Amino acid sequence: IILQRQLQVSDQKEQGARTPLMGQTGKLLVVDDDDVLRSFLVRRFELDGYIVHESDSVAKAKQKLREDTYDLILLDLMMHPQSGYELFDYLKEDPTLKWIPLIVLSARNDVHDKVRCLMLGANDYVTKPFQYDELAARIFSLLSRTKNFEQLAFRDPLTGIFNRRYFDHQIEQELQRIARYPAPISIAFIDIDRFKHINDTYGHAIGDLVLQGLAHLLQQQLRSTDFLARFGGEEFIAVMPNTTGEQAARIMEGVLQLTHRQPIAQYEGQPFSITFSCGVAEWTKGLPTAHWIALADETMYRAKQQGRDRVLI
Ligand code: GH3
Ligand code: MG
Ligand code: MG
Ligand code: MG
Repeated sequence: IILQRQLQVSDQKEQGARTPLMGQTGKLLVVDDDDVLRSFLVRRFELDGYIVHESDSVAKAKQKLREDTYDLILLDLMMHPQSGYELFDYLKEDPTLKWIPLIVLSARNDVHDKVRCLMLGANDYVTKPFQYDELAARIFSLLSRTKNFEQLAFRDPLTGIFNRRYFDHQIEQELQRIARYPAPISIAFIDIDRFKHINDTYGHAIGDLVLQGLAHLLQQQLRSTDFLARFGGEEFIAVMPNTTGEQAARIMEGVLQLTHRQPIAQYEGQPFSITFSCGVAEWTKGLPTAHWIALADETMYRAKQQGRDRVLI
């Protein structure tokens, strides 16, 4: 009923502002040689807030997939000269394409086709004619599930911040962006001081609360364009685009001052605080990512040697 109402709302909004269907958005690729159906789908999906691209053949779909990234593919089976099946092979061979959610849309209501498509990697199979509402709900459900998996794959379960895998992926994206639009970028390597002692004194569970507390504090102090990842056990890394080394060090110094003023957790009702050591490194042209991280790590280690509880650059 809610979905129905949403669709009615989006129909009324034809001339006005567009609201995404229940908050879900994404970029869809509709591959179908039926011009009337394709145009209808493109129009309806756009009204629901999706970005929609279309192709009327497998060859054109391949071209689109090379040029752009999509959140979901809708694929017709009966097309000429190549059938939809030929796109499956193409997707399967490319690691950047093989995990894109895919729904087959076909007039073939035959169990063999359904089984074959699902075994080839389709996530769903919808027969024509179909109710738009049902297709929209299936897309919504699939995209939500995919988003959840992405969250699981890229988040650290203890602290909820990004994990190393996300960091490795995202840092390359940031450097690619800088290649196009030059700007300073810095990282801060953060390591809790004497964390082993905290675990030994208060127990591992309190140690976990400390990690959560520091992750939360760092996240609060960073900007929305920065990102924070748990790099290892009690090590965090903050990536700060459009930020020089000096600026990044000042921000981290501010966080360190906060750890002095506010307790991070409690043990038997007694609040206690922690400190950390931090090494900041600004990226310079041509510096490989691994060297950049090593530089920040070495600087952090220097901070440890100089007595901990400090930010160095
Ligand atoms: P330093 O000031 O030189 O960094 O000393 P440290 O004790 O912080 O460093 P060390 O690397 O010797 O110890 C890190 C400890 O962090 C050891 C490990 O048991 C603990 N640790 C790693 N991951 C977790 C975790 O998820 N939860 C908890 N509670 N402890 C963790
Ligand atoms: Mg067709
Ligand atoms: Mg450490
Ligand atoms: Mg430590």
